[in-house]
Amino acid sequence: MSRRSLIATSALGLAAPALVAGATFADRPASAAAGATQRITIYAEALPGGLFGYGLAPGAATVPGPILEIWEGDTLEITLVNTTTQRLSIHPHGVDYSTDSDGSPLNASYNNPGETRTYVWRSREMIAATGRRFMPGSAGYWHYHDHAMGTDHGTAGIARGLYGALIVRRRGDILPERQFTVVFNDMMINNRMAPDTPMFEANLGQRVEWIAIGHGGTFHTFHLHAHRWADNRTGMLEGPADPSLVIDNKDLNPGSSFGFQVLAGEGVGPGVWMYHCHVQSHSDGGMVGLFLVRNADGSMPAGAEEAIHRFQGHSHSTAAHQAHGD
Ligand SMILES: [Cu+2]
Repeated sequence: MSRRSLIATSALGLAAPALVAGATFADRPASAAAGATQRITIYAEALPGGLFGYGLAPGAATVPGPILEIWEGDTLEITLVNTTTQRLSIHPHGVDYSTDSDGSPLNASYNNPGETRTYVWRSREMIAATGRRFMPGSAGYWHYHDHAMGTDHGTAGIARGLYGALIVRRRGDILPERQFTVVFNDMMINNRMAPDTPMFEANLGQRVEWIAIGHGGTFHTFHLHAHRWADNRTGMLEGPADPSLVIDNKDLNPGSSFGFQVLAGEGVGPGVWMYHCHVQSHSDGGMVGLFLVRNADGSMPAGAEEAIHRFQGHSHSTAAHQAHGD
């Protein structure tokens, strides 16, 4: 495990691992040949407030779990340690796996309370097909989640925090300086409500990567103020003729995920910008958080402290505190 992944975890286990490169990624150069296997151990743990989380070390579980990253073509072997009294699993989207790594009770692929089990996720590169076409590889902004707690679909595990981002990179992809995982889960963001939602931070001009994931029982739309991205695999255009639609708002429905990179504050400057669900009743209900773009030297821009104070005085504060039992 890398040092950078260790600093992502908080003592309380409730903070999103926002300012860290992917947990499995930092030690693996892109120049290495495809087909390598990375082995990690993930601990599923009970957290305060009735939550559960995944973490890369004992006592380090977070909601969302750590960002897992591999290069396209590589394999990730996960030893999942279930420290809880609940049946649970880990189930990925976007990669290849055998039935015994499915993470579903259907395939008897889960951890009983206290049990340790290994899951293997494989990825592959794009391959040529006939007719000048290509079969897709695994590269993308994906996610993982429990599929066994509460119901055979992991409904209780997902509701209580067992989810995280999975990124499969294509060789040549540009790596970000900051990463933010945003999970719209029922009426919460990362199982929090405003003003307790994550405040993500970057300095002006830094390359930041957003990974957006939907869960729960209702549809959402993800909106980021003052920034836009291409609606394709990376969020970036491949050239002036790239036909990708450029957007600043995108559907984020249960089970779906997407990601993109932007340069923080590019063209608009530093400041406090909102990200939120654009279903009005959801944003009014607390599905909103802050993206603090600091000055390039890391200092606070004019007006930022005042904006943060305004947000913290948000009318949802009472409801949010009740939801967290504090
Ligand atoms: Cu919503």
